[in-house]
Order: sequence, then C-alpha cells, then structure tokens
Amino acid sequence: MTQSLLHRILDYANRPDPYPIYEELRRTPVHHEADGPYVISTYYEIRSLLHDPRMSSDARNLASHTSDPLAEPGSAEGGALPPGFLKLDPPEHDRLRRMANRPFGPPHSPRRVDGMRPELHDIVTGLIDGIGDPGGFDLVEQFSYPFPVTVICRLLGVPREDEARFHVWADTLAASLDPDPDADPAERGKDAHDARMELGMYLAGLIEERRKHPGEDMLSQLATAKGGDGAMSTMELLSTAALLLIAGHETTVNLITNGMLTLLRHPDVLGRLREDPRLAVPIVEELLRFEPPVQLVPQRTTLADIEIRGVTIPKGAPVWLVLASGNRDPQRFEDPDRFDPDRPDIQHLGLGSGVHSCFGAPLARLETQFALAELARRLENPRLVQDPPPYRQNAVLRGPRQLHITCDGIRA
Ligand code: PIM
Repeated sequence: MTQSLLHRILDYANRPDPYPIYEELRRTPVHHEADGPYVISTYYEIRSLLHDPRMSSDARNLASHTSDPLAEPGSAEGGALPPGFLKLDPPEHDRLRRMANRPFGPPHSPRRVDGMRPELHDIVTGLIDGIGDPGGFDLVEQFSYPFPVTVICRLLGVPREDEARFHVWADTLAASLDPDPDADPAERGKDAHDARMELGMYLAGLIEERRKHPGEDMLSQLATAKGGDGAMSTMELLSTAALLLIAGHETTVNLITNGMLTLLRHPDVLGRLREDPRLAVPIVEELLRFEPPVQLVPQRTTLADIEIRGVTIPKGAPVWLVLASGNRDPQRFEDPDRFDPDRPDIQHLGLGSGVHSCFGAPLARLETQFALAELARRLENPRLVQDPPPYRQNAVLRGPRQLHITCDGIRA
C-alpha cells in the first residue's frame, strides 16, 4: 500500500532526509488528507499564515481535538499547567511575552544575552576540554546537549544538578509533539499531562525559593516583577518558566548538532570557519534555512474560514506549517538544496515569523555561533564516523540522537 505523504513525513525511516518528501508536498501547497490537518509547505503561503490574525495557536480553538494527531488532550485542562505563550493568542500572548521579555531583552534588559558571552565562552571551553578521547566521541552527549542546558539553567536560575529530573519531563513533553499515528492518543496525552504537572510542581518549589531570596536570574526577576503589565499570576509564571526551560532544552541541541553534521559534510565551509570565526553568523542563518531544528509548526488552527491558493481551510481545522519545506522552496531560494552561507539573502522561516517569531532567537543564535566557531577552531581534522547518524524519533523537533566524530586531536 502506498503511504500517504503525512505518514511518510512521520515515518522514522525518512528522518535522515525528509526533503524529497517536502518537495512532493510542495506540488500541492495546501495539502489535505481525509480527517487530517491542512499541511502548508510553500514559502509564501507559510509566511502569509504566520502573519495572519485569523490563525490561532490556541488548541482550544480546534473544532475537534481528535482530528489532529498532534493535539495534546491533557495540556489545556485537567489540573496541569495552563498553556504557555507559545500556545496562546493575542492579547494574552502579547502580555505574557512582553513580561517574559523584560528580564531577557531590549528595551529593559539590553545587555542580558550579550552579557553572557564570557560565560558562554567558558562553558564551551570546559566542554571541549572535557572531551575524553578525541579519537571517538559523541558530540551530542559531550557537547550539543550539555551546552544549551547549562546556559538555560544559569539564565533561569534552575540548579544544573536537577537536570536529570527535568530532562525526563522535557523529553516526554517534546515526544508528545511527535504524532505517532499508531500510539494511543489518550495514553500520550496522559504522559504529557503528568510530565507538565510534575514540572509545574518542581518549578513552583523553585519559584517560592526565588521569591524569598531573589537573585540575578530570570526566574527571580519574573517572580518579583511589577511592570506596566502588572505581575504574572503564579500559574502564568509556572507555564512561562516551563516553556522557557523546555524550549531552551529541546531545540538548540538540534541546531548545534545539525550544524556540525552539515559542516562535516561541507569541509570547505568548515575550513573557512576555522580561519574566520566571523563566518559563524551567516553559517548559522543558512543552517536555520537548510536544517531547521523545528521542522514544522503543528499547533495552529483557523479562527475563520481562510482561502489560500484556491482552497478554503474551514474554521477550527488543524493546520501544519512545514517551515523546513518553505525554506527549500525554489520559488523563494535559488538552488535551495545547496548549503551556501554566502547567499546574499537568507530570509528563512527557521525561527518562525510574525507574533510567535522565536522568543529565544538571540540566545539560540549566539550559542550556536559560539559552539560552531570553537568546534571548528579546536577539533583537528574532524570526520564523521557514521553518515547519516542515528536520529531522534521526533519529526517536529528533528535532529541526530548521537553524532559520532573522530579527530586527530584537540587544539588548545
Ligand atoms: N520550541 C522552542 N522554540 C520553538 C519551539 C517549538 C515551536 C513549535 C513546535 C514545537 C516547539
């Protein structure tokens, strides 16, 4: 039996290279299979819907939760945390995002991310120094995972030692985004619900401590803030903290690993980066186009009937926006399947666009620029041991589970 395009996207066998499937998908820019989501795969249509106020990110606006295999039945109700601002619409989204931004970015905290440069440098140096055997190591375990996790813990004020606990919850929540058509949705919903509950209780304890003894960290600042928007309620604070912790955890790891994999497949670019670390800036942008860590945005729905490319998406229908496909659309990018950091224009969709455009983008960019520039400089003659590497199950948050590298040594 021929598999539907949706099943092929979700089929683990296609994880190393989903791009030929996206190419097929783009022949029908608004693709709809019976009872399934409307899948948008072309650049201009995705961008237009990302900016369309008739689109909602709030699962409570879905006409039917069951018709979308990605819907999380447990997430919006039933005692767990309410949705974070990623899954809310204006005006609630805007208020929470503005409040979260106060201790994170301009105009109130213009130095926050940039001020982390010395810390990022120290963490990267420590991790590369700690690579035991340069003759054979797993980059994910030794570097790509611990780096962003250490950074988000420091930024939020979450003890790094608790990582083993929240790692399990973060993984369960990331897995709940992965629409395994054979899995029992009730079971998955329950797992995600339980993980959110436990993460919420863990963060509640932490926030209580930070309220009593505030530090310089973001949790302390969020817990004690009284800006123009007032204070966050305890539940808002918990769901914002959970969102930032998980987002800082499950995405940059893949951007860094996809980045090193791509550079090892393009040794000319890796060599140029070694000579000139400033090239890390366009390299990271081209990576966000070429191998984005969030392949598709699965949690949108329509607040009204929306006509696009001659198809009417009915109100309340689930919509998937396949960012990684839009990024390879030949109508937008010349020779889209070529990795080319010298492109004069790399206006990718890798960090989204519109009101939900990635909140953590400045940090994700800086972390990945640092990581790749230092790996390029310090690893002597690095090579891939296995190509393609083994991937994580997840089709939405896509990246290698391990990246085995061998090199001749580590430079000082
Ligand atoms: N996580 C962190 N930044 C963005 C995400 C995300 C976006 C869409 C779906 C799943 C995760």
